[in-house]
Amino acid sequence: MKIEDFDLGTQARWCPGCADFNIWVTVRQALIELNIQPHELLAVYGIGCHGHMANMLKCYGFESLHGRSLPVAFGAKLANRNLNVIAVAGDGDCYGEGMSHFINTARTNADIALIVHNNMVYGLTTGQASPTSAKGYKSKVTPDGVFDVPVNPIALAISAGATFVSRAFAGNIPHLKQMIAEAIKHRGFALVDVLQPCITYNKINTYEFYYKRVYRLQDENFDTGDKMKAMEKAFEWGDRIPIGIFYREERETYEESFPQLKEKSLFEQGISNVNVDRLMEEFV
Ligand SMILES: Cc1ncc(C[n+]2csc(CCOP(=O)(O)OP(=O)(O)O)c2C)c(N)n1
Repeated sequence: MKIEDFDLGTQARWCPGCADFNIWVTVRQALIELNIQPHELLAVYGIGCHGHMANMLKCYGFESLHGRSLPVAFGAKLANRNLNVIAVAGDGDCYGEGMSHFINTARTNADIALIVHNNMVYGLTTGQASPTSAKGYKSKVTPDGVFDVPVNPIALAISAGATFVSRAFAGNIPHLKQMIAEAIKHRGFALVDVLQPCITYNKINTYEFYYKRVYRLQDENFDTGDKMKAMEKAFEWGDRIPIGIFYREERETYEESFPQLKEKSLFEQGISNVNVDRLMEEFV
């Protein structure tokens, strides 16, 4: 496989220098490393700059509603669990509009890898504050700065029961690739929260901001099996910002637990012997 094998040939329309380019390159590198073919992958997108990847990545694709990439990905995984399913979302998309889906899909441990382009603004609609914007962030809708504190996706994912919780930085491509590949390989719900500088609107969380602060958990021999330590690390955000795997555990996935799906995906189950007349009479 070559990187072009995942390319639909559409020209990317992000702002020059946007870190979405880095994620776009890295997702394909990770897929090649895992030896996944385009027909073995479904990518479901939310609405936003991140969702533009739908126009470029060659695989089964579905651009859902704002905040709804996870429920669509979940349904698809139940219908065909042989597919590798990734959900691609923005921070506004996933931690704002889609927050309840984020929490509730994490609980299910459905085998989905979620890649969040976390630029800490609503990018496509021109920079409004999102749930991860820093306190004090000024935008058109928050001229006096954001008053409330940002949500903490890492802590939320751990407490909701996600079995793989990680953070990466779009300015460190080898590490980002490692996190995306690990998340796709993981059996269960896997989060990669990607710190993705929005060079046009977010003048706080810039490349420089992260280059000065980011460090890798793996360089400190961090124990990824300790939930309480993971929770403690999730709250480290200041002069030092950890990236890497915070928490990982093995747990039965939703597809494996559901009696009717244990043996076969929905699409593999014949429906010719199912009589739907009574249902039709009742509901149609
Ligand atoms: C229900 C709904 N609300 C609002 C919008 C308008 N809208 C489209 S994109 C977007 C911003 C997306 O921001 P984010 O999810 O952070 O992604 P980014 O553009 O930064 O990648 C908004 C608010 C919408 N399409 N649907």
